[in-house]
Amino acid sequence: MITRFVSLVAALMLAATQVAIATEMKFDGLAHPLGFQTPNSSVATTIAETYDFIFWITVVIGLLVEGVLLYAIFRFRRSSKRGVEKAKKFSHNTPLEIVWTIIPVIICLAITWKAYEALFYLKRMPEKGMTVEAIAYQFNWDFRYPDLGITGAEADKPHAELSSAGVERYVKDLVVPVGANIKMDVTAVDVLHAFFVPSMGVKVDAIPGRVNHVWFNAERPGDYIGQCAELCGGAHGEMFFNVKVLDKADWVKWVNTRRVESGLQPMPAAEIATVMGTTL
Ligand SMILES: [Cu+2]
Repeated sequence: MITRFVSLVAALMLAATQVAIATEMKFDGLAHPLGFQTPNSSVATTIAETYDFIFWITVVIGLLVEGVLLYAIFRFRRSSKRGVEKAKKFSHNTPLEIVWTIIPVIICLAITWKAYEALFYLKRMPEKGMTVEAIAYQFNWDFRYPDLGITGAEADKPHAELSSAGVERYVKDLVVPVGANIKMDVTAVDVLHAFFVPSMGVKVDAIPGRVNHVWFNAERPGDYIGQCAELCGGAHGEMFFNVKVLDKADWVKWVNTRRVESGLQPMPAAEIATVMGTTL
């Protein structure tokens, strides 16, 4: 009796969790309330789509298994009307065993296909695009734009999203244009760090003596939070940066301000477009 009661409660709790997760997705109003920030690059969209694909498969499996479990609990419970029934004993059912082997194999193959398709898309660096170097150190970042001749460090800037009343937080900007492939060369100068921008779907280790690569292509202008994602010391939790995505006119202005600051000639917009591998 107690065992049955416990399994009933467990089954109900599982079912409730699944319904809660499913309805949260529907009513939250956010694109990805289950932990993803709203994707702002094709890389992040690919990751979110892969997640959703696997998530809904697990929801269907969960509901089916819970359904059969609940049916069995109610249908075969001990009842005063039916009295005590003797349990039927049987084993082996070839058609059933074939079906419950083939269906999971198909599901596993589908998940593998989808996951590897996404992985190859994320890992293959695009030919066209602008290279940006990210250099991590305890406890900040430097961003350099070698294709544009901008290699000097930029000053930290106050950032509203990370500031609270009375405490203004200063972070570095990684400035990129909307719609261009940004190829990141990520490294570190002291200890292990990690370059992580959730809304762009990029995360890669920053390792001293080694250059790692990720790429993204920002779809909308704005400010997007980035942070170090590898415990790197006392102020690791403070190691934020801001990805500032500019529209194309503001981008040309920014490039030339930085070039003039670095003692270089301004670059014509067409030449900047060639570097970015897009049209302006
Ligand atoms: Cu760090």
